[in-house]
Amino acid sequence: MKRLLPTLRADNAPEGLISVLNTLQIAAKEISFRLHQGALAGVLGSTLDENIQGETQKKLDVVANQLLKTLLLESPRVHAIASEEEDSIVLSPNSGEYLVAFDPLDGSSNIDINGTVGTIFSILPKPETPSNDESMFLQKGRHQVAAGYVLYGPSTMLVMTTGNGVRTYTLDQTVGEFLLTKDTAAIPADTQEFAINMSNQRHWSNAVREYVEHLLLGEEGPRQKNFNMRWNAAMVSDVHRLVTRGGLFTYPWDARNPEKPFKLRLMYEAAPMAMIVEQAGGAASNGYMPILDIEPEHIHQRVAVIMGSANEVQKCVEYHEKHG
Ligand code: AFP
Repeated sequence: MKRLLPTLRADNAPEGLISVLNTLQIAAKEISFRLHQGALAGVLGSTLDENIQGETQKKLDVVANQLLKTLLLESPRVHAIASEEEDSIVLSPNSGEYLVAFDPLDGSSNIDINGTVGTIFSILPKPETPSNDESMFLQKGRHQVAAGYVLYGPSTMLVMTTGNGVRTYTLDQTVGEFLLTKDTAAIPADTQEFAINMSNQRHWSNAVREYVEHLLLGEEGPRQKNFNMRWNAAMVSDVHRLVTRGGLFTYPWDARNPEKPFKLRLMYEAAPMAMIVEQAGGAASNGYMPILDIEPEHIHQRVAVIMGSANEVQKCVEYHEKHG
């Protein structure tokens, strides 16, 4: 079994990028250890605080964020970080060549029920003349030099890309190393499995309502095949399923809160996952354009997300085009 760093060198990843990815894997091992200790580590439950998103912070949200922030800001290769749990960007005392945006613990509402959670990360190049404010992060997803996620499930897995396909590593707890367990992820173009939070159905656009209605009609409906549904309420887990066996994951626009019509964040959820999915042969859209082509407007911007099996994503986009 190959370890992480030699495989990155084999991909000719720049030494600086390998160093940042090594820092991320160190943080991931520590988060994995704390998570798998669960109640024994006294890290379950919520704090009394809310983050910039207006969400109650779980104790492990704070622990994971602090771990990643501390280790990344110590790296000579990092210029600044952005986090779901930080109001604004944090500049490093070092002037590294990379910017790192991350969701330290995605799906954290699953923690107290021993469900699967994850860390999502996006690595961008520092601009030639860095503004040293959030604007230097506002780069299209296509500018990412690396992206990936860590899935803290029955096994801890690191799934990442540096632009040469998607590799999967599994944490060997006996030696404390991520070992390569899948060289190339390939998402099937078609699928019979979709993931959406059905409880929002009455708030969706007509396009999404009709698209899902036709999925549910199965072989008696216009799709002429039956579909299965899953919803893990953790993007990392739902996306890992489609990276592994195909599928469509969507968190679309909805009318529940006109101030916040989208749920998922562009910079540290949608864009890194879109890079992974496209590198594995899938597609990722907001319903009207590829997520990787969206021009970010602010660091905590939210977008609609449709990603997974390329033909199924295209089908869903056609419903959006039909309804305008
Ligand atoms: P939490 O991190 O607050 O649990 O949110 C997870 C998430 O951002 C994403 O990972 C899930 O796909 C989505 O929210 C689940 O949202 P619902 O709770 O509305 O289903």
